[in-house]
Amino acid sequence: MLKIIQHKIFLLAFGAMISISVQAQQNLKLTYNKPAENWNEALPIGNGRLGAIVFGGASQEHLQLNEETIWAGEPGNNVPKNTFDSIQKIRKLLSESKFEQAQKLSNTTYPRAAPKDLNYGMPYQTMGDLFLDFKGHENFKNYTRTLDIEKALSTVSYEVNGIIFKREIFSSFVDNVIVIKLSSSKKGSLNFSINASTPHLKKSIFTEKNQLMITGTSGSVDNKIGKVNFKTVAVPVLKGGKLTSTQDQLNISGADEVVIYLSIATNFKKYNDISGNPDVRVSEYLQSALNKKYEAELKAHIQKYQKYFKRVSLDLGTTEQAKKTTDVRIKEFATSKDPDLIALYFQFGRYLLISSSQQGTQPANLQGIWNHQLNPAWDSKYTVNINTEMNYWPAENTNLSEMHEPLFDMIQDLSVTGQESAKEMYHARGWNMHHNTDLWRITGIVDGGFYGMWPMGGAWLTQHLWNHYLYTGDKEFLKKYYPVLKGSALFYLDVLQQDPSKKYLVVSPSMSPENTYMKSVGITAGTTMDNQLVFDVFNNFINASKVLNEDKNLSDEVKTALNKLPPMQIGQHAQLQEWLKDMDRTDDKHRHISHLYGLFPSGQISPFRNPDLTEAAKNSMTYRGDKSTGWSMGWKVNWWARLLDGNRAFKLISDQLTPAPMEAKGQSGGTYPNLLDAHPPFQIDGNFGCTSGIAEMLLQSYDGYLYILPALPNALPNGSVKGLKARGGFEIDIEWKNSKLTKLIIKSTLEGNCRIRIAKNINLKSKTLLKNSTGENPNEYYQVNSIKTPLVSEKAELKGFPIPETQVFDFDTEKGTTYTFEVK
Ligand code: FUC
Repeated sequence: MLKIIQHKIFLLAFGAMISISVQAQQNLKLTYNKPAENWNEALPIGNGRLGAIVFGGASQEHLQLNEETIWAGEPGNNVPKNTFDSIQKIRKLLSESKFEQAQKLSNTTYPRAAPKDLNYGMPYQTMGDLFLDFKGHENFKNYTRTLDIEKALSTVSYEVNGIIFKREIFSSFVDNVIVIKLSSSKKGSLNFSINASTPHLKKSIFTEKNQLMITGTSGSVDNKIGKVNFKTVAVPVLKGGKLTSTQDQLNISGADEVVIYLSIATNFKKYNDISGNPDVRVSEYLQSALNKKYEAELKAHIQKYQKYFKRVSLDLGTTEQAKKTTDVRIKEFATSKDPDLIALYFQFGRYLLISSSQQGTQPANLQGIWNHQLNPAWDSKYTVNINTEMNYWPAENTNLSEMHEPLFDMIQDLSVTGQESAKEMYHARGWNMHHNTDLWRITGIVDGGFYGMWPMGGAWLTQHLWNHYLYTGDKEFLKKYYPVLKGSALFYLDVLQQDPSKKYLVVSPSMSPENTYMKSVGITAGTTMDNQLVFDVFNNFINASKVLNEDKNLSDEVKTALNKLPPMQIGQHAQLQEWLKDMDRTDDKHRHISHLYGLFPSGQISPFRNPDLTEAAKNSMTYRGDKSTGWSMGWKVNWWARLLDGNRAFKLISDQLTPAPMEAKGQSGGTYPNLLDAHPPFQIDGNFGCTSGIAEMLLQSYDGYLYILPALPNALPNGSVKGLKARGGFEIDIEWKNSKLTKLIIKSTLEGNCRIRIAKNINLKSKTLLKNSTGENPNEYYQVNSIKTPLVSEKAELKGFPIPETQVFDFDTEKGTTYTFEVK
């Protein structure tokens, strides 16, 4: 009797466990009830290096395949020679207010189309496609297709003539191969062929020893010859049945189960070295996978993935919408309540970062690693006047610090190749780059003297180095990258010019990314974004040299220059000025709002320290409006979070979670059925931007404190988040109910003073002694670089920024200790 009762309790408990875990899994799955009809419906898998887009067709499975180093071209930079005199002339024209002439000279010096001896960057290219063709699977039923982002696993399941067919597909984090497992409910019923294609001109597809091979060479563009050689091998391993091959196809008949291992390798070693051997590499990758059993491979893959993924959980509550397929949830988001879709979208952003950026790989490009074309939009390269940086905004705050490393490696490369552009184009020390780079780490002008005349790419990228240090406190890291920070500071020390009117030091020539202040004129000196960027470059160098006790004299020199940078300015329309002169138009709807870099990702504008600037930034946002490209809306989520307006941030997330048009061009943003962001076309930055924005709504750590729930929207009154990261190495769990904080857990991984800001009406209870804060935060990772008092136009009508009522506490923390606060 006792035994039976125990058994029942066990069953009950087991049942409860199942329902909880089913619930949890449902939240972290993209689901569909039909195969993908196009690329924007198909599902991305990746291990940082190898990517695939899985279509999941019943009679034909289609995997579009990528390897991250298949780019057109060959090593070499694209720095234009002998243009320094033109730069000097442009500077002079700008100082004489001859703006149109300056633009004209820039356009002729650096033509829109790449001159014969130069190139404007190489495209990232697809490897090709793998097809599995199943005869007689046209009439299928009970179809489901999922992407389980808790396991980094894509699945397909359907029924034909009473037999259930299943596929599991993943890009292995442990073995650098893509694995496809096919099974069925009836022995011997797997009959299919394996084919491949590739759009590359130089290619060969053939079989050898019952393996399918694809070899090829990347494309030639402009003055560059395609020199990336690649090799792909597909190896099916059968349980039962028979494997035969024709010249370019493998045939499988009567198998019980088949696992296909896909290995892709190239000759790329480094941006200046393509001496690798794809034949050797492709077999090495394969060997390790073939030595394991499928189950072991999958288990190890999930384990490695979850090491990163599981660090953060987000629960925003769930409704009936969560039971619908993902495409329907996106369609209905605006008219339904589906907070769980926001949590899924947030976690999908983290999934994409883990899947496209692993230690030792290339950084995520405009499309992460997923691209089906030879000539994708903007070459799917690295656009660094916003897009590449945005890809890495969620790296630190969503606890994926290691995924940031490929970007650091690229910055290190650029600090070498960028010495050429600094020297040749500007006669300057240090290094710089313009608004694009590629696999070969080009640093010259791209797209000519209009879009490309922006010598600030390095300035922005280096912020990631300093921020990584602020989050991790890793002094070895700071030491390693110190020369890169120093090289950037040296460049700006040398290029800054004196502005004739107020004698400020300004970057000239430059532009406020891609925007204009007169018809077809964008070239100028001293844009607000440039001033803010140089302010950060200089402060990072000064602070780093202090931490490392280096370069005291140079640091003093940099301080002198820092003090001569222009202050931020509030213009006649009560807006934050985009240019040195008050020329902003209130009807300007441009997608870039670059002067708000100071609000986010930088922390130069704070509601509590500079309410006027915050109000001006908000006015600029209001003039620009909401709807825009995916990345622009992603940025706006972060900005509204920093403006402490959770409802407006939520509105932007809703705009982002609107079905994207399927046509390839435009600026309307939105989300495709596969949850990927649309510029359109697909561009991954919007996914990452929104993911970061959601984190910023729940936790901010700049301006001297950690702000808990700074921008919680009314639409998300209940929820919890675990594992977010804050500067100073703090790890944060937050719970809230009825829009109020109910529990806060802070783990200190570095020690030091922890200063928290929370809403006024909250009484925290804990064993920890909380002190009311006074003065500046003594924690070294929370030092605030003070800005100059802003200049305000006489015409500006400021109404006052509504600062929320908050309370600020300090407490001492010890390394490795967790502090729990309940609300009384
Ligand atoms: C910048 C943006 C475009 C696009 C491109 C890749 O040039 O202005 O909107 O995102 O990068």
